[in-house]
Amino acid sequence: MSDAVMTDTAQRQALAEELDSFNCRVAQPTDGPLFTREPQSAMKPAHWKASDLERLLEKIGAKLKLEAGGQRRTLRLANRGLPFGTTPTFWASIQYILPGEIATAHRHTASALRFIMKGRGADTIVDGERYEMNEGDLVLTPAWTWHDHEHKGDEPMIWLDVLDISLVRSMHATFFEGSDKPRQAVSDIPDRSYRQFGSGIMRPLNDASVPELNPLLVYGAERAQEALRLAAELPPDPYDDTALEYLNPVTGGSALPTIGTVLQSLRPGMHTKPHRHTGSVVYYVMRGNGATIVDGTTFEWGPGDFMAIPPWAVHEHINRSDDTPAMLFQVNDIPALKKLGLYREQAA
Ligand code: GTQ
Ligand code: FE2
Repeated sequence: MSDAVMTDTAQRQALAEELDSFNCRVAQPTDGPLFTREPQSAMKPAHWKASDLERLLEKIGAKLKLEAGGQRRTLRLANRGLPFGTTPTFWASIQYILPGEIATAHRHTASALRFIMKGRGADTIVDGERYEMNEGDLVLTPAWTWHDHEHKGDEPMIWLDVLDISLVRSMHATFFEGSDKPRQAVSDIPDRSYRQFGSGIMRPLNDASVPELNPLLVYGAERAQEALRLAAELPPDPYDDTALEYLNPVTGGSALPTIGTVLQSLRPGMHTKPHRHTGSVVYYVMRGNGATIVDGTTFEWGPGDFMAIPPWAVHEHINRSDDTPAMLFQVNDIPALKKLGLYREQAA
């Protein structure tokens, strides 16, 4: 066949082998499109019920040794549409620690947070500072900070872990280092970062530097929930009702550079307007009963449930109670999208 009569398809196929030997290629008819008009996420909307999670956590507590799974015993919230992780950028897991157990010291380039779900008596040490972890507290382990946990209480304890592992993996920037000591040495002043920056409205006078990492490592439940109660007296946002983001007190930006953390309340009877945005979201229901509709699927939720919303999925929230506010903790990857100029939102 002469060059002139070969179809473009045949030309492309004929060139493929030669180009390949020089590490080059041209688009082939069998390739998918390079771009889609708008995001088409493989992630599926998902719902985990508290009663199922409780049963499964008890089971892994009874059957799995802490030491065998990388010094952490966790139940990972998986997504059927993704090869790994809860969303395209982060992993949400529930960590289950028994009395007397130590989750030994290590550090990694993935940023992490813990949000305490249930129990008391465990503490964590982050770069030498020790914190008692109590229900509703948010504790950060920013990228490359040393951290270890020890449970000194007498009932099993659970908390939510979120790490931006998929994002860090996609950039081939994973580092990990274990420690030869199970626990870190503790600095003599407990809660130092909380004493300095924890009010959220003031900061130390003689420390005007802007550190690369958030200097505040713990956000106590009481102050966060008081801020939410005050904000809930204001008129509602049409899509989120009342939602407050945990801040880096020095920069005014998100608490972690890549992960957004939000405390949200839905007033009695609230039914928000539907919208969509880039970025993925995981919700943990702290109290209340309601529903979240994601791309036409309705998830009826109660205390202890988790929901996941894929990028660009239309969603709306309902509080089913006519006298009690609902409270949710939200994790998202919106700070990462905003930093890359990729954040968009749209009313549905
Ligand atoms: O507690 O340090 O769920 O390193 C996954 C990886 C928790 C932790 C996880 C971790 C941790
Ligand atoms: Fe870790």
